[in-house]
Amino acid sequence: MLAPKGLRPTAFFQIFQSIVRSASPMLEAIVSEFKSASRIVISTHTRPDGDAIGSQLALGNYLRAKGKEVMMLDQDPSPYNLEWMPGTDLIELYDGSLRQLEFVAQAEIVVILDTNVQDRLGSVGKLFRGTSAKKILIDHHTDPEHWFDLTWQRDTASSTAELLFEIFEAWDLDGITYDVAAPLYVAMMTDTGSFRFSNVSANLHRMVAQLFEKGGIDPSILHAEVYDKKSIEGIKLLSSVLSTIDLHHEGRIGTVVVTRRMLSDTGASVEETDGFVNQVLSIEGVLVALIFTETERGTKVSFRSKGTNHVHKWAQSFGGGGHRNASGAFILGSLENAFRKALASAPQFVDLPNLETSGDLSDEDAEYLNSLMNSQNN
Ligand SMILES: [Mn+2]
Repeated sequence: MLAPKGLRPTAFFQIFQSIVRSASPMLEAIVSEFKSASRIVISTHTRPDGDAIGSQLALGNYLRAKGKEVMMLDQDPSPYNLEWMPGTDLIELYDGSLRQLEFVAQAEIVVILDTNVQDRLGSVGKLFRGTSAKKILIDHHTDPEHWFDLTWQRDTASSTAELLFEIFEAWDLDGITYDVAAPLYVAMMTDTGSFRFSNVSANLHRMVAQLFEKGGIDPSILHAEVYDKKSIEGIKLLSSVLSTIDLHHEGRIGTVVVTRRMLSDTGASVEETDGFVNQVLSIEGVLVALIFTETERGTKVSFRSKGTNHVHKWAQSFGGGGHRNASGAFILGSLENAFRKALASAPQFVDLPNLETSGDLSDEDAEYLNSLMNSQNN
């Protein structure tokens, strides 16, 4: 398809996309299911982030205002910096009680947000998959599972919140009150690194404009609520983690390490490492940043990248997945093992200079890792 003169192809594509969306039978089908339902369950993934909780609350508050009976049911609690959002106190943690089971059994719709696989729902996944309710998926990850009845998903969307906005747009924009706009804004803000990642579009900013106009949000207040609530323990952890920073493959790949020892020494929780990896990515010349988090069973690896240096296939090679520029995987065994394996496979997934393609760690990296592990064992 050729873009008209003077219009950037991406801009043209976005306008084309929005025309397609406004006429989408799938959007209409989802809205009509919501309209006719009276009991709706909304859930999201384990260890929920801003997009997960923000989208859940926005949809929950929107549907409640439309007179629906809503149960928001998750395996894990919200992070502490999101607890102020309107409706957070109504999110229930799954406990298998009769009341919860009965509600799910009688619900006409179960909505799954910000993940597309049963596993990431934790203990509630099996329950939802087994109900007779219509399963609606709203999500922006790659490779969805196939047990959903209706899906509104696009892996190029900046956030689940962006997709949710499209549903509200197809239904009733006047339903976007402050209680819907604030969590929706937080969801968009947190999944786009405060509106700076490559997934940000003119279209997203048009949606944000509507959140200002309809919901009366104040972005400086919302930003401070989410980001200016760090603990001193978390900042001390950041300091320890940044001291492990190292560059590999001629500065194209940057790494940091979070050991269990650092967590116990500083008293910080592992959730407080969220965003650390962006510090590594902010180094000039670094294309991909990796953060290795040691756990009892193995090592969690988070992959973050700039631009077209996609990392989801790299994460998939270790059984993980996610987005093109932000993915994760879990590697069994020691931190050292995970570090070695991930770096050794880098040349298969990232455009690197012709060096170090043997698959082994360079002498320098091996030495670095040794000194790191020794200092941890002291
Ligand atoms: Mn998301």
